[in-house]
Amino acid sequence: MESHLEHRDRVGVQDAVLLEDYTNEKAFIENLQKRFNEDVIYTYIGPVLISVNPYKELNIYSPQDVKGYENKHFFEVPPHVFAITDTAYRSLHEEHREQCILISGESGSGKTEASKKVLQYIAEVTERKGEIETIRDKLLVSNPVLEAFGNAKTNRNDNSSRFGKFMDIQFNFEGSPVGGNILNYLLEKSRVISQSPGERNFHIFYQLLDGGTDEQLNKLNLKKDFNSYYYLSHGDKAHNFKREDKKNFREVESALSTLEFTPQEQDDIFFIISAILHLGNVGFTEAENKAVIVKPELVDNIANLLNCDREKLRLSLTQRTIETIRDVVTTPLDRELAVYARDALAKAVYDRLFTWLVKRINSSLQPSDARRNSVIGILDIYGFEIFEKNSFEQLCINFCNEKLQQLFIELTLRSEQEEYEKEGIQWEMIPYFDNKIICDLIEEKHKGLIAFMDEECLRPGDPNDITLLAKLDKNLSYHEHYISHKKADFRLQKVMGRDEFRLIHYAGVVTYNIKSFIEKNNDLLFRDLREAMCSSTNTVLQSIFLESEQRSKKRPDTAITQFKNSLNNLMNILKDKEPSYIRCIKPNDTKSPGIFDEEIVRHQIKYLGLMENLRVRRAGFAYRRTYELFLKRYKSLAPETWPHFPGNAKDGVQHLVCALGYEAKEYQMGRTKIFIRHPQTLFRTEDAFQLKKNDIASIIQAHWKGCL
Ligand code: AD9
Ligand code: MG
Repeated sequence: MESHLEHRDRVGVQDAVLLEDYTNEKAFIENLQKRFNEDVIYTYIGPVLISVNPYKELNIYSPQDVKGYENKHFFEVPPHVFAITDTAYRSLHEEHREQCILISGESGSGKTEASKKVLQYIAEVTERKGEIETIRDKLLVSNPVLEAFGNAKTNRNDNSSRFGKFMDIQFNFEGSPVGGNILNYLLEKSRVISQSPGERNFHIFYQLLDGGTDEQLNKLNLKKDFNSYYYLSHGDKAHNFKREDKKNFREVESALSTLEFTPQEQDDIFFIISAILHLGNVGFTEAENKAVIVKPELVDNIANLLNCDREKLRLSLTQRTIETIRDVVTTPLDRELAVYARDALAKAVYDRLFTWLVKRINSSLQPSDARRNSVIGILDIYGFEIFEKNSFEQLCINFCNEKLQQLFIELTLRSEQEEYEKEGIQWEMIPYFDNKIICDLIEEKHKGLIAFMDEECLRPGDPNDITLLAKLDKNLSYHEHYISHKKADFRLQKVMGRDEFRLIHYAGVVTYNIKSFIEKNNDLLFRDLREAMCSSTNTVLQSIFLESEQRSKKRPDTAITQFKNSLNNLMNILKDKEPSYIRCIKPNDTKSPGIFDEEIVRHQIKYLGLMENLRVRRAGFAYRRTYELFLKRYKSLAPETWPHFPGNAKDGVQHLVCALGYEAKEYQMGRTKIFIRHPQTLFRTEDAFQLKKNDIASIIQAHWKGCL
């Protein structure tokens, strides 16, 4: 395999740090494009891996490729997700530092595929025997299950993850995987009840209808026809079933068995999925402002499937009970509210089913030996989103990205600083944009956007989206990253609506529409519906509703506060680990191979903060290498070190830099490594090396010719 530097002249540069002008975005993109055109999809910025989605199968993930990266030094092999994984794995095993691999990028950029390659690599380089093999298989098959229930076809990605995932792989002291744990974040549950044109509901619905046997479908009272189900009939009409649905259903069933779900649990899951499909078909009319169920037998059917109280379920869809301090009052729902209640139930059941699935998978992945194991965590989470219309979900997602950027800054700068300290190199502070100010704007106690949002949601009276926006405008307009529609906004041409506010995120300006913020944040499920679900004997349903009932004697936290807490918890987990970064880029919007749209790539480079990343990396020392490796490569360039230097490597390198005429400001000598400030210095050295190599080659050639 070619070395890092030998490869540079052929397909651009392998590490953007080596670009002549590191502030030049155009050159940065051209380098990615040049490589992409040659099917070279990976490039580094120092230790950060950039991956450009090829949208075609490349022959670079075979077992031989795995071998090619096993136990190799990061810089000796071309950039690859395997190189990142190998480095993390070895660092865990040899230096006992817990690891995390953070994968980010926009929808369709290749995050989930990258996370699978990480898992593939680990599975292939670790032992295959006994208990370890079992856990390895379980880790591998947890993906198809999560994808069936948590992924869907969107216009951006045919297999889009509609939830965030942090997966821990636990290793014993020998470096074998012995367990795992998954944390899930914010499932897009609104997809259960409606989908945009061209999109689909979660895969599992289609998989069950297309892949279920006649007997299975009979038992669930289902027809093999997606048009019969209102919740499936919104979006993608032309291609509702996909070729792989049937096959994937088999895979899910077998995965559930591998993960040791009992036959009862498996049945209960599909009873719930079927009940949701039927629920969507329950329609209402209205008489005297009261909702009336059009076909009560449909509700009876659902009650049968869920084995819950039929009368309770009927009533819960048409009336609402409110407990006040003095009284319990039951009021009928009008048609609109009944539809709302029905949809809220479908969303809540699905969302909780998903969380239950993750928990259940986790219990199956628990290591048998409770000793403290070390972990590599893999984070595959939604990237920054700026759409035409941005809502509550985008706020959560973008907030998440602000937090990750914070962590990125903290950890990247920290690890740079640590390396300099370890090597005894003088540390210079690097100026960078700290996005803490935006995180604070969103999450600060009593003063941040979330605090005001919660205050409004929980206020007695009639809080609504408009009063919420007024409150945000009143309290946050002073902030330089918050823009109210009232504020004159010359910088940004696009006019704002009266129901919008803007945040200046680190990655760009996003206009949020306030519609449904209160409802989405409150995330309430009427008590009557909860009670109807609790009356079910379906073990899965029981455990997901009874458990949360017991917990929620007091009002549960709002949706955004729950999200904030789980994010802060994640940040704490990540902070203790050594991070590796994979930044994924989508080269075009049409999911096509071979097309590199410069404009689309440019946006992502901005959102991912890659130029900033490069700047930080270059502000210190662009290049660092152990004395041994540096000497090995360049020893021909000084008479003292050629052909062999008898002393220690550091002294050898000292001779080399003298012979090469490095000026003092160009480099520093650390304890184990030489640090070179600008790539030009290295290029000079590399050019001299190539010349010398040719010289030596011609001398040898001449010598041999002379001998002949
Ligand atoms: V989303 O935020 O979950 O909507 P991801 O996860 O970033 O998104 P995903 O990994 O699902 O994107 O990749 C999208 C599609 O691109 C895949 O289904 C593949 O068809 C394609 N892809 C991504 N990475 C690779 C790759 N390394 N090699 C080949 C790839 N194809
Ligand atoms: Mg994904």
